[in-house]
Amino acid sequence: MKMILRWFPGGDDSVTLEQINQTPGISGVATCLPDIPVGEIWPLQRLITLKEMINAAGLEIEVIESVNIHEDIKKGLPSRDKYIENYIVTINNLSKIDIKCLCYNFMPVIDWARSDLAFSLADGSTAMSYRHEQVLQMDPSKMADVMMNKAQGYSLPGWEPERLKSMAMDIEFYQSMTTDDYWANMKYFLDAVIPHAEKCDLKMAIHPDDPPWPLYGLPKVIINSEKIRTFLSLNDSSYNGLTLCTGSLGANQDNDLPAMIREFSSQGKVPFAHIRNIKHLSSLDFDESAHISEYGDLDIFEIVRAFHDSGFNGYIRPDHGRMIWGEKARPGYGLYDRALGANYIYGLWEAISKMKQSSV
Ligand SMILES: [Mn+2]
Repeated sequence: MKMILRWFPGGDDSVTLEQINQTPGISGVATCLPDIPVGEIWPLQRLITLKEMINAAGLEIEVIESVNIHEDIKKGLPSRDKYIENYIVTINNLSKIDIKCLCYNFMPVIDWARSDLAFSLADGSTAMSYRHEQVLQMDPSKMADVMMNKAQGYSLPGWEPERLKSMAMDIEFYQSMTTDDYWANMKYFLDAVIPHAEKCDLKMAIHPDDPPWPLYGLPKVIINSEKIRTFLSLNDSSYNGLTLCTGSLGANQDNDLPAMIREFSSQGKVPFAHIRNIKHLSSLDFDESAHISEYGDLDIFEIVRAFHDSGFNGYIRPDHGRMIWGEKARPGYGLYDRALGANYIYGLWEAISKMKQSSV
């Protein structure tokens, strides 16, 4: 297991590589080139420069999060082939700087959704929150405005300006698409890309839909065990895997996270894990909470134990954190709460490892 933190280059992050390197237990970062428009090739020279900078700070770069999928691929338009070719070139370039895992998502139009990025919690910290009725009542483009206004001037991954321009038309497009068509478009992408990921020894790791239920009539597919089985069966390569995000999947209280981890991680299909906790206010409303089990509805000990028991040897990062101690940062991606989360998870991992050693 390697513990990493997400980090955004190019001055688009309040957290420095030096701070990350000084955080105990962290071996590297999951990062990206946020200025490359969706669908374009990530240039090799940019990647080499990025790797040199991260290595010079004493950190590894083995995970990319994310190379986003062009909407035409998800829509199954004829122009998808050009974007898939670009994606394959990017995979080849990533392999040349020894990237081992690529996190991406296949959510139509709207990436992750929240009703508030800085909701005040009782202890004075702020967290991202989700109120289903508010989200339904929001015009999606208005949600983009609400989110941008609270983004503290940082870019919001998945809410790129070029994507927002055509949002209303894109949402309309999907109203007539069946889930089967959507699966077929996903399979088309996987069958084209996965053989190259195999050659490059780079694990593809799809992120679940967040939240894991339909919004605005859009197809949502990576939402529970049954659908994940369908996804994995589309292409049975060991390079076709998951970013198992406990906060995303855990928003649906029917999802038994430890059971899902035991099932999919023991098959070797989970190269990357996002671990965070959430607190439900109702079945469809939640706040992101501190990582420690008692602060939310997820049993993080059982989650970490399930990863450990399944022989997990991939990458874990604490997912979103709250804003605490007066920190001003990109929503979800401040240093302090994520560093606390990383060390909590790290401590659970060490305890489980040593208890197993002492019992044999
Ligand atoms: Mn996640």
